[in-house]
Formats: sequence, structure tokens, C-alpha cells
Amino acid sequence: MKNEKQLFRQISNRLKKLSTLPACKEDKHLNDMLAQKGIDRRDFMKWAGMMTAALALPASFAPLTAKAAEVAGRLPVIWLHMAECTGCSESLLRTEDPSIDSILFDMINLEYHETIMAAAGHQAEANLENAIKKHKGNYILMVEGGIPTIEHFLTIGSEGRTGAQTCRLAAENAAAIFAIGTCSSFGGVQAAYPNPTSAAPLSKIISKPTINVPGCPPSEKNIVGNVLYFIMFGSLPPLDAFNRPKWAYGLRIHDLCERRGHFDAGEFVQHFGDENAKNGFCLYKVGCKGPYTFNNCSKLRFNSHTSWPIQAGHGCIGCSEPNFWDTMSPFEEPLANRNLHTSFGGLGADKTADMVGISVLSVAAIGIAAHAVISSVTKSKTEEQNQ
Ligand code: FSX
Ligand code: SF4
Ligand code: F3S
Repeated sequence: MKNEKQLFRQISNRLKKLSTLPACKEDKHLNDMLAQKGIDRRDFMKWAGMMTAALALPASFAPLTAKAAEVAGRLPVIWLHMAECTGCSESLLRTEDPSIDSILFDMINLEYHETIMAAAGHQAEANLENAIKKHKGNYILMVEGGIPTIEHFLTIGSEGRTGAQTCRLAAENAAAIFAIGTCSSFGGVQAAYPNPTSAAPLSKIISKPTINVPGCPPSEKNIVGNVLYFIMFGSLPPLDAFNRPKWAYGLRIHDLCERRGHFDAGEFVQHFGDENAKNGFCLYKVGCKGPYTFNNCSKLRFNSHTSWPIQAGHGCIGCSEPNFWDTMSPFEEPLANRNLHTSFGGLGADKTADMVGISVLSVAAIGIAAHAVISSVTKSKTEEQNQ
């Protein structure tokens, strides 16, 4: 285990090396791009401090995070679209009031991204193949969307390749692979019952390790944070049992929720629009799945850090958990009184419900018991994986 100083030195050396590589886009410099958008150095360093804290690194590492952002232009990225709504890309590429995250993404050498590239047809296919050849072994592959395994549901491009074939082709020579969004990480809405296209997550389609960055969509910070981590460390971050980076998905929504005090005090919204809703009480009884969901939404928020679902007044629907469309819906009802027909998020939380007698216990016990069971199952899964 490295101490703080050694780690600092290791990252500095790596960043120094990276900064000597030629920038993929000579014309794009982060400082100029920030200045054009009216973002000054102070705001940029504030952002670097926030990302450093999010990545669970010591505060003294903020200059390294800033440096990692500055050398991000050396990093080629190939981004593939499978079956999805493009919400994950939208999370990052909002055109109005671009955040530092979206500017950073603009600077990254996005060699191939169907939503924003001009090429079409044969030219697009050639672009993809050229990018794979040119950056062999050095590019990050990001895949958005679930992957139908019944062939005719997803053929892409002029050569009629299936989505799965395209993923395998691009994965073969990638330095790191990120499944962006719940669809790519776990199948998402495409794989929800009755899964008519037999959609599967990326990890079931390719044979290389994938880092899952779920959320429907994931926040721009969780996408960018993983890119920064890879630039700084050149390796994958520590992952949980579902291959989610622990820095982002290590704690439950419920543990980080600003309404938690109301939960503990037994103060609940009974119906949307009631007096308790106006008072910002806990949303558990109107369906919040925060006690069963692992994500950092309250810390990093969405739309340039302005808000997140629970702040906006709706419960968490569990969008970063496997199978959440089937296991967590109806979204505006608590799980308490229902018999779940499938395992909850793959963690057997239907069993959790039985074990803690969720329908008869006080609401306060739910969070505690669910956490205990989820932690122990997660622990044993991780132990299994590490063996
Ligand atoms: Fe959409 Fe992405 Fe949801 Fe899926 O996000 S926001 S359906 S996770 O693949 O575009
Ligand atoms: Fe927050 Fe939901 Fe937990 Fe209530 S149940 S404290 S709204 S996460
Ligand atoms: Fe998704 Fe819940 Fe966050 S619905 S966006 S994990 S608050």
C-alpha cells in the first residue's frame, strides 16, 4: 500500500509523461476553452477540488486533478451507441451553459461518437476502423446502451454489422472499457421484462473487463471522474460487486440524503403535493428507493451541480441498480407491501424483505436492515470475485 507522498509522486510522474505526448487536437487547449466560456482559473481549481474529493483523494491532490484535466486532450476515446435514448451523452454534452465537465469532454479526443460526428454511411465505418487502428491499445472505449442479442434488432452502418460485433471489434484493442449508463452496465430498460430483443449488458457481450458507470443517465461527474482516474492512475479504480467504481457507488442514496433527518424522525410525505411535501419531508412512502440504491447523486448532482431527483421532490427510482425497471417499479409506491418476483438488484433483496419483515417492521428498520444485508451479500460476492 502506497503512502500519500508516494502516490502523489507516482501520479505526478505519470502526468508529466503524458504531457510530453502530442496533443490529439493541437488547436484545443483547456485554458483557452475555459476562458472562452467565461470560466476563470479560480472556478477551474474549485472544480478540481470537488472532483478530487469525489474521487476520495486527499485535498492536496487537487493540482494533480487539474493537471489530469489539462492533459486529457492526449486521450483518444471511442464512444459507441447501442440501444438507448442517448440520455447518457446528453448528460455530458448539454449545449446550454456548458460545464467544465462538458468542456473537458469536448477537449478529449473523441475519435468516434455517432451523435456528434458529421460522417455517415461508409465514411463513418471507415472512421471507426481507422480510429481503432491508429490508437491501437491506447484508446478508451465507452459504450452507451444495451446490446440486443437477437440479430435483426440492432444492425448498424452500411455493412450491417450487429451492435455486438461492433462492440467486440472496438473492445479488442481498447486500453480501458467503460459501460456508460445502466443500459450498457446492466441491460437497463431494453432488458426489462419481457426483454423482447434479448438485450444484454456489455460485460456479457465482450470478454474483457468492463467498468460499469450506471445511472439512467449517469451524472456527467461520474463519467468524467472515471476518465480523470484513468488518466491519473493508468489503471481501473477499485470496484464493487457489480463492477461499479467504489468512489462513486460506494454509499447508498439514503446515507447521503438531505432528507434523511426526516426519515429518522418519522416525518414522511404521504401524497405528492401535501403539506409534508412542501416541508421537504422524506419521500419513502411515495416510493423512494434511496435505501436500496448505491450512487452519489446528492453529492455531485446534475445539470452543473444544480439539483438531483430527491431535491427536486421525487423519490429515487433506483436507476443505478441492476434490473431496477423490474425490481423497483411501480416507482411511486414503497417496496414495503409488495412481494418481489425477482431478486432485488441481484442482491437478493426480495429475501431481504422477507428477512426483515419489511411489511410489518417500522420504516426506520428498513434502511438499517437492507443495508446490513446488502453489505453482507456484497461482501461475500466481492470475496468470491477476489478468490
Ligand atoms: Fe438513456 Fe443511456 Fe438511460 Fe440507457 O442513458 S438515460 S436509457 S441508461 O443508455 O441513454
Ligand atoms: Fe432520502 Fe429517500 Fe432515504 Fe427518505 S427514503 S431519506 S427521501 S433517500
Ligand atoms: Fe438515479 Fe436515484 Fe440518483 S433515480 S439519478 S440513483 S437519485
